[in-house]
Formats: sequence, C-alpha cells, structure tokens
Amino acid sequence: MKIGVYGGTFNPPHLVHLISARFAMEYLGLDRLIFMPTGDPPHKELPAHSPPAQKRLEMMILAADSMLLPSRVEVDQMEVRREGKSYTADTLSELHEQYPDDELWLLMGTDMFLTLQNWKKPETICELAHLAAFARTQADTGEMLEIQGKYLSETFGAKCAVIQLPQITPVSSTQLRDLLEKGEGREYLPAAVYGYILRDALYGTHADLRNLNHEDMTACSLSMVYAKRHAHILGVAETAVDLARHWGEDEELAFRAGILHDCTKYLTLEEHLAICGKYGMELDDMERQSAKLLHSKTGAALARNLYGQPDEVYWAIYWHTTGKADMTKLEKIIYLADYMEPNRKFDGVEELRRLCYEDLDKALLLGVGMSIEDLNQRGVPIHKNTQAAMDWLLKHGKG
Ligand code: DGI
Ligand code: FE
Ligand code: FE
Repeated sequence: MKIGVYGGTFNPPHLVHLISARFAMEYLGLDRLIFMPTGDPPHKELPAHSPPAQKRLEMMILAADSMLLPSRVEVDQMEVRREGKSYTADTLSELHEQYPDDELWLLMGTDMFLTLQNWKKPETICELAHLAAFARTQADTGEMLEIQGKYLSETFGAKCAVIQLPQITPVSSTQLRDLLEKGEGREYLPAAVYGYILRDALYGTHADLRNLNHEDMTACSLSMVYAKRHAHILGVAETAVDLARHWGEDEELAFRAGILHDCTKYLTLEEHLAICGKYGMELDDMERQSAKLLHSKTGAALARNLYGQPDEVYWAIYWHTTGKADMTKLEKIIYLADYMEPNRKFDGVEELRRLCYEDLDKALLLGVGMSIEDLNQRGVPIHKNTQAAMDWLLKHGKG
C-alpha cells in the first residue's frame, strides 16, 4: 500500500491543503492519506493567538472529512498527543512500525523540501519515506527543486518527486489569518472549517451567533455534522424555502429551521441528555434512550439558545422527527422537506414530492404513514407523538 503523510500546523487547514492532498493522491497513486497536524512545531513558533493544537486538530478533522473519502483519508493525532517537540523522524518511525510493509510518502511544501537537510535526522526521514514536494507556482518548478532532489538523494539516499499543482489561487495560512481577522477569507476554507472558526471566534473573528446571515449560519451548521450529511441539510433548507414560497409561509424562518434542523445529529446520547438537562427539557423514557429521538429536541434547543432563533423555528425543529397532532404550517413544511428533499431516494418519493405542493396534510399523512410502516418493519417502537400525528391526520386531515 502507498500511504501519503501530510504534516503541517494547519493553522487553519484550508482549500489549498485539500487540493494539494487530492492531487498528490492521484499523482502518486496513494491508497491512503494521513494528515498529521503538528503539536508543538520544532521549526517555528506558532503566531500569537493561534488556536491550541486540539482545535487545529478538530479543524483538520472537519477539513479531511469534507474530502468525502472516509476510507482513504484520515487525521492522525500522534503529534498532537506527543509530549514536547515533535520531529518528523520520530513520527515516521512510529508510522513505519504501524505500517512495516507499506510505502510511506512524506508530502511537503517547497520551503520544507528545500531545508530538509536541517531537520532532525534527515537520513532517517529519507530512509523511512519517499519525499514529495508540492510546487505551487511556476517559479517552484525551476532548477532549485531539481538540484535539491539530487542533493538529498546523493546525501541521504532519498527518493524524491515534485508534484506540480494545477493553477490554484495560492493562499498561505498567514494571509488567510489576516483575511479572517478582517471578516474575509471564507472562500479559501471548507464551509465546515469556516463555521468552526466562527463558532469559536478563532483568528479574531467575532460573529454574533445570534444574528448570522445565511452563509454564516450554513457554515456553522455544517461544522457541527459529518460531511456526508451536508447535502441533506442544504437540500432541506432549499426545499423548505421552496415550500414556504408555495404555501405563503415565511421563507426566512423556513430557511433557518431547515439549515439548523439536524445540527445535533451526531451528538452522543450523553451529549443530548446534557443539553436537555441544561435547558430543562422534559423527556419521556423512550426519548431518554434514543439519540435519534433527541436530536430534534437538542437541535431546537441550540437553534434558540445558541443561534437566537424565534419560537416558530424552535418548534419546527423540535417536531421534525416525530411530528405531532395539529402542526403549524412551518412545522409541516420542515417535516416534509426533511422527508423528500432532493437527496432522499426511496420508492414513492416522487409521489410525496408532488403531494407536498398539492396538499400539505395529505403529504403528511403519506409521510407519517410510511415512517410508521418503516419503524414497524424494523421493530422500532413508535413514539407517542408520531402516533398522535397519525391519529390527528386521520381525524382532521383529508385522508
Ligand atoms: O435526521 P434525519 O435522518 O434527517 O431524519 P429524522 O429527523 O426524521 O430522523 C429519522 C430517525 O428518527 C430514524 O432513524 C427513525 C427515528 N424515528 C422517527 N420517528 C420515530 C423514530 N424512532 C422511534 N423510536 N419512534 C418514532 O416514532
Ligand atoms: Fe433529523
Ligand atoms: Fe434531516
């Protein structure tokens, strides 16, 4: 197996890192890629106000996840966890023990490549891994890299490759930090990383989480969930706005409820219970045992208490999983948008989509009915609010 090892401070990780990584995987034919955020970097001090290693690690995890290659790309915590200064030679030794039969490729920027002889134990590095330097600009391609490659191979037996990156708008982490402080730069970041930065007010950003514009609210929401759910969340927001327009409901509230509805989807049961406890939410026995049932409640709680959303948004999120008797128009819209946004694929979804624009209650009856059938088939107990939604629709709806 060929494994790429991409180290760096990732302060913050940005799109040029990801594009470089993807390009290296293709160019070198890597089976896997390991991002290795540094803990305490030996070659330079981190600039003032840099987030601690743990936060850089969390941002790197979000960035790597956004590549949507979960079985091939991972983030290793070895250097972040290691006490004291971290050296690449030590890291490679440890990786070599983990992967004795695999071919390691150390990926790095040209500045690193050109100074490799000054690192700790360059001979060990060159023995344990091949080297790949990213050439970002035309100037990088020049003689210097070739001469350095030759020098490293003659001196340390290194095997080197130069990866000429495609034309990309170059941005350095230094430039990016300056931009972020001025409220700019989000186009250089995966949305989830930008959202993480806003939520934590990193790099001098100072977003008011209770008054976010659409773009920033989207970034914050996406930063809270795995990337595989991003398309669904965006689809729900878009579909909810469309349904709101069709049915004369408030499009702004529909957007906010849609974009935030699943923001707590991947919390653990303990985390859900902590949030419910914090905001004094009453739970029944079934809810206390089910993260799936709780994510709508905790999503609502954070929408209100973290993102300053009004009651309408709170309740639309609160009821989006089970539904309930006598739902408001916005509640119906979010429930249905969640059910049939464009990424949902199941038998009957087309019919449900059509009904949503014809009769909300009929659509709801179909949706809740399918849910109950599905839960029954899987032997999952029906929550009383799901049943109450059904009963109400049968009595009052046009079923
Ligand atoms: O969060 P999404 O996946 O987008 O969709 P959702 O909020 O409708 O959640 C669906 C999950 O919730 C699904 O795994 C089943 C669960 N669920 C929905 N209704 C009930 C339920 N679980 C139980 N136990 N009882 C219900 O009535
Ligand atoms: Fe949900
Ligand atoms: Fe959802």
